[in-house]
Amino acid sequence: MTSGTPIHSEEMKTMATATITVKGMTCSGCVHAVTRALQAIDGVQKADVDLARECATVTYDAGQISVETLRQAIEEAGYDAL
Ligand code: 9UX
Repeated sequence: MTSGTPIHSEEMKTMATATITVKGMTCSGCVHAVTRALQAIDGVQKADVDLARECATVTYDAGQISVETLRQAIEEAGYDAL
């Protein structure tokens, strides 16, 4: 263990979390498809997709991408992002 290692504070500076309503998911395969589509985006740190609640909770770098980027990816995967 090294003491005095600098913490990479830049990693957190523009992180944001968005919850997007996702319509059209009917099974766990759909959940997986949406999750994969979101996680494939550069700037997405974490994506949790909930089938029953019809939503995707995404933690992303707001300095890199926007909610619109996330919505587009969901739409491109074949689902409706509200
Ligand atoms: Mo299964 Mo979800 O084909 O589209 S992945 S219903």
